[in-house]
Amino acid sequence: MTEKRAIVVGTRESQLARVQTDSVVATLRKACPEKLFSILGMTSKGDQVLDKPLAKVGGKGLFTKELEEALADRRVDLVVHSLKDLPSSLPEGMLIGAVCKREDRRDALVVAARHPDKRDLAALPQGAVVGTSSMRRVAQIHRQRPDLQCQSVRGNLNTRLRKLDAEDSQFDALMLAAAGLDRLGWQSRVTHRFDPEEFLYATGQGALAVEVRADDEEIIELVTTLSHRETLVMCAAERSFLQRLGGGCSVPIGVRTEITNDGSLLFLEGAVFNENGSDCRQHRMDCKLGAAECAPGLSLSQLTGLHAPAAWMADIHAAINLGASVADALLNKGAAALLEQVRAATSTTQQSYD
Ligand code: DPM
Repeated sequence: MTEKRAIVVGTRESQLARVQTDSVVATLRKACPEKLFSILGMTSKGDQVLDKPLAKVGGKGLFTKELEEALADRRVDLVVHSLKDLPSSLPEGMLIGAVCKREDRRDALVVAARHPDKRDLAALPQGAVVGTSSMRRVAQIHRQRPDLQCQSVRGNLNTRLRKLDAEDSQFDALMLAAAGLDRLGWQSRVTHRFDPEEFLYATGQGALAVEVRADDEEIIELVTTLSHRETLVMCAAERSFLQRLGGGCSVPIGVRTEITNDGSLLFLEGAVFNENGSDCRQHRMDCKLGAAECAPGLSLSQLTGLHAPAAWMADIHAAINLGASVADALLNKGAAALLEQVRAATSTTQQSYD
């Protein structure tokens, strides 16, 4: 018998990252019982620097860089990430080998237990404090409730909930991704899930991605079976939209995609906000799916690092064009100036978030 080579799966150490990785590895083990898998935990800069808001720690791939270095050095063979944490341009030599079926993509509110009768933003008391480090969430919270205060909260989900629950807590509520809370089995803490029409989510939110070396055909073949067609098409549109706008994981940009029930149309709504949400550029468009013709080859950068089975390429191509068109429409409406204003403000007056 030939000796089995173990496939090493890298993960961040947080409880959420472990749960996400375990679920993907369980699926892989079931699909390939003859293969050995082992999991290697690692810490990222985003996990270590907890006293600053995300925008200030800065840099692309805050949660992904260390893991990508391990991939490049062949210490690990694949890495499970939240897709929304992966920049829309990946480092050279890396590929998103699979995007798993999207879970709940909505943003969620967790109101502190000391406000038992309050469940959503509208119900929070005047001037209440909402914990979030996301500029996208801050802007949209202020559009609905300009009187609310948003304060930065960092750390993993467990730490954040502990801060909310503390007797002397500064927070009345937290805004978090529903998917993260669901994966940890904390559904009961969610007091409201925002309809994406009332609160745009982050590109890729709620979907898990598997990052691999672009030249590792064996691993690509292995993980490609994990990909979910509709999720990949929607996320291709969202990532292409973000990429055309200049990307970044700490920008006030939100999206919403839908595919019609018959699978014939893809819809994308995208928005760019200023810091306090008083200004916003928004645009929505749709495109046809299901073209019989396979589109010409796309470069990896046009694909925002996504790998897709050949049979899905026509739809992926349409999705990428849609994302770019919505972004161009926003740029025509002056979105670049808005983003520039936000970038200038975060580099100088960030203290207000500390
Ligand atoms: C990114 C953002 C946040 C994470 C920015 C945004 C939220 C930061 C914060 C790009 N990554 O959403 O506008 O509120 O302090 C993150 C979470 C998940 C993946 C947690 C969350 C779980 C959900 C998923 C952090 N990354 O958003 O509450 O897998 O999509």
